[in-house]
Amino acid sequence: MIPVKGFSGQKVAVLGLGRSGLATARALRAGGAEAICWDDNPAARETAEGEGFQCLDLRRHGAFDEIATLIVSPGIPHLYPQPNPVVAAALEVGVPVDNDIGLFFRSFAGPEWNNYDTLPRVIAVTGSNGKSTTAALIHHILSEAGREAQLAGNIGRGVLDIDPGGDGSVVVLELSSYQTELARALTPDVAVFTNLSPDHLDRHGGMGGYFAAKRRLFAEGGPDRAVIGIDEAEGAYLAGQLAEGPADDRVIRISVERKLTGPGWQVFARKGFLSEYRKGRQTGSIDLRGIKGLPGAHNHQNACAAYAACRSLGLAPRVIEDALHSYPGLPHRSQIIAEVGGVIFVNDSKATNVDSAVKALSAFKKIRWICGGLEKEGGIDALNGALDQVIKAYVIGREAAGFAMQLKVEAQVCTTMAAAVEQAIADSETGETVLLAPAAASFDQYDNFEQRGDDFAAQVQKRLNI
Ligand code: UMA
Ligand code: ADP
Repeated sequence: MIPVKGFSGQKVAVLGLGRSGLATARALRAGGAEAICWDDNPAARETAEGEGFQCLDLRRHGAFDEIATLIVSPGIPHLYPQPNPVVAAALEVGVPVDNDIGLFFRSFAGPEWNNYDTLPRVIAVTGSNGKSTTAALIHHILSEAGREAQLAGNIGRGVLDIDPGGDGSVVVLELSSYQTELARALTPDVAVFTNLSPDHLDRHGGMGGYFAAKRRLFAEGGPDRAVIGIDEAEGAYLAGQLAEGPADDRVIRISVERKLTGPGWQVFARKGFLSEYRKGRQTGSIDLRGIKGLPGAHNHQNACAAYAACRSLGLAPRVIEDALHSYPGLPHRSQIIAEVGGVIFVNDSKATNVDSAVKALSAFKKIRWICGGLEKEGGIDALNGALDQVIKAYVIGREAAGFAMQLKVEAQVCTTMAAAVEQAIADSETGETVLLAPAAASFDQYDNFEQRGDDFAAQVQKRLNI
């Protein structure tokens, strides 16, 4: 745990008592502050009270009278579509609003660092897609290279939950737009921006607000190095804004769409080969094609970003290459879960938006595609440009019929995962891929995307008797 600094003897309000909120309350207590907690869910309050935390309704009049600051969990709206009433009340009386990420960056450095040979570093990864994969990959490479490394943030572990950094250690943080938008301190040593496509627009008042939230990671603290995917206009703009000129190698540009030339530092992948160029000379090259844990151009983008982040810490290209080969992949992201009778079964339940599903569809051949669920803002029309390899769609979700009607490919309304898997298996032939890449959220039928992916895997196992 990272004890929170700067609030000893003061009261700090904590709104939301899930993974980030509870870790925050514990870290505040360890730093000598008194956490005053609230969660709209009584069960969450009970858990916090069980740990000895005081829960008080922060919506009541005068709740902020003695409060130094309010710490808000990422899932709780602080501005759009409308601020949670507790956040609004804090702002009304001028109490600062922050989150666990802001507290982390203020509290991570400790007096013991004076005796270290190499100061701990923080690498923070943001972007619309590929954050978890890139962050987990960086963590894997560092661990394989013998560096002490910890992984936290949006990937599932509250940032204040990690251990204090040892000599030469690295913390890898995955940060969502919810987290970067609210943090009052954002000072990573290396910041990574994978890509940008529409997601979470309701929470950011549209695309401009969404990009602005991610851009704070680069604009607020000013990382020593910025690794930036420039295949979208926003990434190209961000890289241009941060660099003093084309030779400024504090910015490492990433692409999977074109060869990058120029006097600066760049890493790109084309036709499955990663290349690194610095000061106009090639300084590294890796064949990514046979790497099982990283299929498809989207994963090659993640490999480029992770490679660049690790190179900026001084790791050698060969060390990184070896670690890419041993990367096991994350569950629910282009994960091969079975191969039976020449048919591959791939779980990409994390493809919760159109862009990630498009990427999954371009990573495999001869696809029997299980898709559908709760449609996100922006519609699904963009899927129709990515159906070359799709033989047939098997549509799930409460609105399956409406979803199916929009697809320009043969589409069967299956509604349930069980029916979709059964029909896809019945239709499939050797050399084909049964791919779950929903292009939609899961909440109409499941608690989360993990549960949806697990259901897919369970149905496949049941039908194939494996
Ligand atoms: N709550 C309220 N009032 C509300 C809404 C929620 O009291 O109006 C309470 C809930 O009852 C619950 C708590 O807030 O007890 C949940 O807070 P939370 O939703 O912020 O969830 P945490 O468990 O703290 O998890 C958060 C991130 N969740 C979200 O951003 C929604 C986790 O990312 C993250 O792993 C974790 O902190 C540790 O840092 C998850 C996520 O879905 C994986 N992220 C989104 C995504 O990847 O698309 C951004
Ligand atoms: P995030 O943490 O940003 O949601 P993940 O690594 O969990 O990213 O991947 C989420 C989804 O996006 C998965 O469906 C995955 O296959 C797909 N994906 C992974 N990397 C990329 C990328 N670089 N570009 C587009 N889609 C990607």
